[in-house]
Amino acid sequence: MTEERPVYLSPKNRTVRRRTQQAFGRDGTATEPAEADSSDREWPACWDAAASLLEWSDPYECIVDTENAPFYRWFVGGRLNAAENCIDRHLEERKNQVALRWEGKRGERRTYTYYDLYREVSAVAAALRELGVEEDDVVTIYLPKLPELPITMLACARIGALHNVVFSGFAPNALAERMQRVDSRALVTCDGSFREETVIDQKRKADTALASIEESLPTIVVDRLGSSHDTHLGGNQYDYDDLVEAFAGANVSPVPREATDPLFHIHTSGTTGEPRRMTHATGGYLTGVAWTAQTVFDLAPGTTIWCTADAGWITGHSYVVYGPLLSGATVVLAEGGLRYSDRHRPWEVIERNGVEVFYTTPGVIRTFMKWGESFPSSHDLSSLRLLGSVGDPIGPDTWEWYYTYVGEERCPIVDTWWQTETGCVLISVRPGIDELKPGSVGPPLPGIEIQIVDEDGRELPPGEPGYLTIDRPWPSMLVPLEGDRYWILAEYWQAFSDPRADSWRYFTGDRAIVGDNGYVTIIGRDDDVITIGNRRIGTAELEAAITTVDGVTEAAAVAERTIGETVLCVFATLEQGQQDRTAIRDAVADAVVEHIGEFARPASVVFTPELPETYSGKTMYKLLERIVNDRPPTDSDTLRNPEVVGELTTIWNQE
Ligand code: 6R9
Repeated sequence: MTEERPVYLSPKNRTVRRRTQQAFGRDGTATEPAEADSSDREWPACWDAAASLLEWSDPYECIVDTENAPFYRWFVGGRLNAAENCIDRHLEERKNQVALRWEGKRGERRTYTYYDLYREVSAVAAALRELGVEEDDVVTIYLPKLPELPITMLACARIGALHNVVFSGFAPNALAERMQRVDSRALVTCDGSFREETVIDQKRKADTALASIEESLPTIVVDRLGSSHDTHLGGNQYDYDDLVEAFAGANVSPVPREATDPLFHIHTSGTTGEPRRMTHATGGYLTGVAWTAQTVFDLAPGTTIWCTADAGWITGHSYVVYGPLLSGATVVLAEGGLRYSDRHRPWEVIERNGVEVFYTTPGVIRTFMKWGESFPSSHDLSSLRLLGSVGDPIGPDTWEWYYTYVGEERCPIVDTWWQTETGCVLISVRPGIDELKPGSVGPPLPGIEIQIVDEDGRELPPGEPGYLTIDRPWPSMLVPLEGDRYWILAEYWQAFSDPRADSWRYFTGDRAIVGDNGYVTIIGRDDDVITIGNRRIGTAELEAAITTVDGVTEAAAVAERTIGETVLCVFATLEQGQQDRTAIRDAVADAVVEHIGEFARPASVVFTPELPETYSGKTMYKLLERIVNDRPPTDSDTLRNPEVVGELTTIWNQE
């Protein structure tokens, strides 16, 4: 099948490789004019070409079936296995190449070649089968950043089971809820994990969750801390290493899955309200991820990538596990949160592993900024050639700092826009092809068509802010399972589609502006928009203004609704040693007035040691809003730093 289908990626990737290694100008643009991308092809043929990056056991008959729009079905009739595509297909050419380098919180190191992965994934796959896991069953994985995390994900994929990774920092209730929602048949967890320097009893959290679920589910326990096997294992609980030893050398043929069969479940991040169960389909998801791994991240066999996301987030699925391994790259995985680590550690990890592509969030970069450039500057970062950002708007100042001190003014930055629902990056510059523009995520990727529309769905001209919508389906879009159709229609399609005309438009929930050049600037979530004096202002826009004030590191703007009007309330964090709060408070108000307008002058400016944020690094506006509107804070499951809630409430009430 691969021979029959035109491969349009290879020539372009050669171009990308050459161009990312060349110098980029001070303003972040290519020093030579961007080359036209000769590979762009008509929709949906472009996706046909992208799918040829995968190895298919059976060819598909149709690229996209639009019969039941908006529930599109991609690559119908095709069959493939995700684990085979990530591992087996590399064995012939790069069996001894490093696939995964892991660095533990306590200085441990482990290295896995593609062949090592093959052996361990096969053993775990055999063990899961032995424990009763069958094709289409769901296995919940509740592990921190350990090698066993991608390994068990791939073991599930190998036998056609779905993984459901739940972020290891979640509390037992959140885990139990996320297991029940997907009818999980097994659990993989570990004895302990770390939170800052504290050891967390992960096993106890898992046991508490299991106890609240009626059934006794088979549970595999990874030994992270060296706890004695006998003491911590209950009935139907198994030590991971014992299983791997017992099933060593097992030969488990990868189960061919229909392209439209689900590959995994994941729950969305909590900023938008209730966490939702999402599902991605095997063929479409892998196509989107493989293609963007090459096009956006310039991954090729042997490229070393460090994506700092946790696998409990979609970014970890797509660009720690599937994208890099589909590309034959080398993945770096570092245990523990970066923001709590030794300030040299991030740079040491890059230096020691020769990281070429580094992908993180604006929140992490802002922490690095706060620590100061002396840390990156005292390390050899010359292996880096491409930087990425995701999850939140990266303001021009943060972009500039990242470009200057981490990228050393030579690495392009890809600011990638996408969502759990979209599966892979949809809007981003392509390094070496498109010009870089700080503050803008770039043009939609080839094959993606977007439109900015007003409330009534009318297309807006360039320069006017509106709702970000996507016009055409793309392969890695979320798919509905039983019972999901109604809420998926309501949440993503209803707002701007015209079902009678069979015209479907996906609503992202974000607001954005498109420039004359087709570059997209994300304003923020629609629910991150504050209406003051009948004017809508993006919180991102406000925060960009506020962080221009010397001494302010991070800010969050929320609406305080008093009788008859809405006023602006600002939460800000300060650089260490900043004492003159009154002066800074005035400067913040002045900055908002200067950048946005007098009508937006904040009613209050509150200083806090930290902003409440989700595990994926997004500010929890909803929670701040509840605090300023005197409503009790709710559900803090998705909070990375729950301790800040009490503190904030106290500070707010003292104001
Ligand atoms: C991958 C991921 C999705 C929401 C999305 C948007 C925001 C993501 C962004 C960005 C500005 C970027 N977002 N990337 N905002 N610039 N480069 O983050 O998925 O957790 O589902 O969040 O994140 O608001 O709608 P998810």
